[in-house]
Amino acid sequence: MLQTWRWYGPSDPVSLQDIKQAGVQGIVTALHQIPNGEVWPMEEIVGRKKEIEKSGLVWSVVESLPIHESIKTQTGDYKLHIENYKKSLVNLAQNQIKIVCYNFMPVLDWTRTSLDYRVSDDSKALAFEHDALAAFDLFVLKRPNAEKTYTDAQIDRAKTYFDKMSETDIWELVKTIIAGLPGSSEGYPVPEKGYDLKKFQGILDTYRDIGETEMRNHLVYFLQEVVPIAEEHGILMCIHPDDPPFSILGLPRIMGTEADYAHIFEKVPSVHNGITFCTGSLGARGDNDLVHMMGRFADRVHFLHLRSTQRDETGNFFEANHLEGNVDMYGMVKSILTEEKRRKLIGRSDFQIPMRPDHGHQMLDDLHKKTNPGYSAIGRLRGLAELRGLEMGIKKSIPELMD
Ligand code: DNO
Repeated sequence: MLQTWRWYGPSDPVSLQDIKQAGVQGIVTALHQIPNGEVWPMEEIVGRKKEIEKSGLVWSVVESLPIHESIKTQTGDYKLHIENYKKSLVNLAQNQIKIVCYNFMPVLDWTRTSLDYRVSDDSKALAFEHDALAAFDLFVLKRPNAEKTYTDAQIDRAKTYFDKMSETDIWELVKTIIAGLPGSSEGYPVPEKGYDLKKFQGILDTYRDIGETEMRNHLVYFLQEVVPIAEEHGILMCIHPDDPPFSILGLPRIMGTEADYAHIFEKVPSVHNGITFCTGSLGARGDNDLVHMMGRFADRVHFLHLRSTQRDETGNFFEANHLEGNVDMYGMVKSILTEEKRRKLIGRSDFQIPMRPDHGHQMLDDLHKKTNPGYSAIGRLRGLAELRGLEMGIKKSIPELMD
């Protein structure tokens, strides 16, 4: 695997110099300063690339080239935004940056209900609790008809949860949930105070007439437009799963299961239409068999997010240490290495799949620093070190997987 690390750009508290010491070869980043929907200008791409290379690293993957909401809802200027997307892809390819991660989540990117869940070793993790989300939806946002999305028992539990919340708890929860709003660059920066929930409801309303079928059709339309450009320029597009991989706030979310992926690959079969295989996101569903999915879609896995989640019996989860939790990381890495070997033997140049240790606990010094949620230095370093060791152990013990 090609070891990479996510860097949020010059304002990231974890610097390129820090990252170099983690021993990775590649950087995963995006031009977060460019508003969603605009073309990524050549000079900005070149500038960012040079900055990375000055530190002895390489810009390996774009995460993310974001998809404008109008493309997801197929309204307004969506055709213009698709054309802009194509132009950005071409500009990236001309700079040899050819792996592009994106997602098709409506309104919110990743969503959690806690950014400081206390793990048993006293480190902190990101977590998702159904009752907290329902409490926000029903009693804070008061989304019209929200009660139709829940069972009576869920509503009762959410009410009990809400009744125990202080004003501060409520604001913390709002802040945590809306952290993934577009315009805040995949969740950052989180607004420090006061957010107009009417505005948020207004954004949710743009999906009033869009169900799962429409959403799938809009994604397929986008892919039919963009994948030919990717083919022409040697770009590997890779869609990140919905995180969490199920519907929230009544929104149509369509990328959480094996069947969801199979659908878009059947419609747009090119291998340039690929996956960002995020074991943490997909692993939050008990009915996803990750190792099987990796085997089935292996030839189009262009990028890997490796992390684990620990679910309880009701589907709540927290982000576990990378080799713990519900994800069979041994099985995953073995399957990845098998695919890399297969690619090598048939002469594919992309045989080394970029991976990054996804998220990490806040631990040790991280606990006293402000980093982007999930992107602390030491927590991720722990994850990377464990994954690196796992890879070496598997390779050394299974000679046919050796380089
Ligand atoms: C969260 C990330 C996501 C991811 C995007 C990809 O930590 O994994 O925000 O970058 O969904 O488009």
